Amino acid sequence: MNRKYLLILLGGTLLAAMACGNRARKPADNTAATHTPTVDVPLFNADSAYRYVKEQVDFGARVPNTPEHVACGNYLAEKLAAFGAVVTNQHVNLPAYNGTMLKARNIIGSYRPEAKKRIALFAHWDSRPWADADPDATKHYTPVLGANDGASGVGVLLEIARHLQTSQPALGVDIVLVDAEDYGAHRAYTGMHREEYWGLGAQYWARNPHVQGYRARFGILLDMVGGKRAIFRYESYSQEFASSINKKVWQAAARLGYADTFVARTGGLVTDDHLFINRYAGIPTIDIVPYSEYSDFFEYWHTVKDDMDAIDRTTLQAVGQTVMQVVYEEQ
Ligand code: AHN
Ligand code: ZN
Repeated sequence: MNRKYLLILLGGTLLAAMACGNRARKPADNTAATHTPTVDVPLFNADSAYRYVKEQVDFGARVPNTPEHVACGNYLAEKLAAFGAVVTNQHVNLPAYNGTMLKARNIIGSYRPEAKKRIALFAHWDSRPWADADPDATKHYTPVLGANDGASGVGVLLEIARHLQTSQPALGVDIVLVDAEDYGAHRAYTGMHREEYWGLGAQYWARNPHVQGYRARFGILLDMVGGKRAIFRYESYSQEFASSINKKVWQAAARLGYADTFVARTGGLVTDDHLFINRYAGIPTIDIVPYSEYSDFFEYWHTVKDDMDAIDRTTLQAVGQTVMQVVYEEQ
């Protein structure tokens, strides 16, 4: 082989590598033997997602009827618009369990709204008014910063939105940021604890979607997806309503090397936004929500320690890349 040929070969390899760009490619050796064509999936940037989590937390607790909540809502709508989404705001007054009228705002960012085949991605953007699970009882009426419980799911979806602007998947995508998820009854409440006290914004959206007759092939809810050493199992309502979507997501995670984070075993039942989306909107929707044998969801759940120190980029990366793989592979 002469010198010139080697150079061309090398040059060709370099060019090919450059053409691939900053992208994660589906492994060529497809041992799962699915019929999914090879598809380029953009690389999820956990530093970027982390920044979007921090920018929300920097507003303070995002409790409905507070200026911090209003300011963060504006930030989220601006962010989605800046990432090229068609933004719909649902401003609605929703009564809480204790009679408080919540000025709620669901924020929806739509990509290719004209496309009939769609995927819906959900996260709640409010934070809990009271740290009623804090080990220190004097903190039980302090608002939760909600870095993990709220901001993490939204941060991951904003990073996905940034990619949706430049790389178009085959299906249209709606990013639905629901409000007033975490205004469920305080622990000390002596009345009936009803599941409908949670997920108020999701209940409203499921009964009044941002587009009349809205349909999506499936939905994925992200809740508390930024905790250290988080483990995700098949949540049981998700299994009841959308087991094939659980399988799709956990298989994608395994192919990406995240089988230790996405453990393909059944977890518990979680009363979360997806329950109402399944029940009222009939969109098969799963919940990616942490499973723990030692605590509810994660160590600092509904405590004053749910701050940026509770956030781990490794978990954001595993969840974000997995959801992107599923979104970009869907045909
Ligand atoms: C219950 O505590 C019944 N469900 C958890 C819903 C939730 C709260 N998700 C985040 N914060
Ligand atoms: Zn919560």
